[in-house]
Amino acid sequence: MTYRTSWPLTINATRMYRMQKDTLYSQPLSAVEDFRFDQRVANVFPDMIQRSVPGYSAMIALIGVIADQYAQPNSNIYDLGCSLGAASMAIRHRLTAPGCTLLAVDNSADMLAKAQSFLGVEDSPIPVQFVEADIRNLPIENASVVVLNFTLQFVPPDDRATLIQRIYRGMRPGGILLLSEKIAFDPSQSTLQNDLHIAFKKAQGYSDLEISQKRSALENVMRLDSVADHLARLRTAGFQQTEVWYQCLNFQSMLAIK
Ligand code: GEK
Repeated sequence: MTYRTSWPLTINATRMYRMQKDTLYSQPLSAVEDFRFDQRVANVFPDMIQRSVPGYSAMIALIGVIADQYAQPNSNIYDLGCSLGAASMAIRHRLTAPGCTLLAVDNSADMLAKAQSFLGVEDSPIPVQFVEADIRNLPIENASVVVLNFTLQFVPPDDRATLIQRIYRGMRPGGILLLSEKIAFDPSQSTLQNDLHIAFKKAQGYSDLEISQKRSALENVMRLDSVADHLARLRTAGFQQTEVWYQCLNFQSMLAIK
């Protein structure tokens, strides 16, 4: 039996999430603490990510479509840094390969609890295992699809190559890694890209104060790589084919085929 939902998925998903508006940085803070994926963030996350990442909804829906193209029967599908499970949900709604198990992994108990409350109640034949773990220590095995949707940018830079290599080793030949990131551009492009992203956030209703306090909160925890560095790391790990399949302003998604 296949289980499908209408397009675009995240409109349905965010209705399910009973979306709460993100006002976390709307008032002046005496000190801006480093960003953490805690309960307060979990409560507003669907609104926060959709108003912060241009093209997020389309990207999530397409992850479901792409995953269905590459998922192999009786394999594992990993959503690493799943947050509230939007990518897992998109994949679950499109998947036709039989015998697959989805593993939704996050090291934030608050985020994972919410993911479980949404995905756990869906009527679907595709099982989801919720795993609270640091993805740097997670065994990856028998994987045909692995998703890192805006997660690698929160992994300490020195640990990224090892993580990508471990993912590669745990994948089946022909499997894919989908890697989405906010991208660092070289100086000739970065001002334009950053200005356009700020314009996007303002158009989504964020104030200058919210934008600047959020930027300070993320400064020490979200470190960006260039797309050239990402693609080189994927190639070094052994991936045969690497492509950028999506870009919206300074956010890109790559696919890497083993
Ligand atoms: C989405 N993929 O909606 N181990 C496990 N989880 C981690 C780690 C780690 N080492 N580091 C960060 N996380 C989602 C969006 S959000 C991106 C991903 C964003 C988790 C962290 O707890 C958070 O839930 C997620 O990665 C990053 O498609 O908010 O910009």
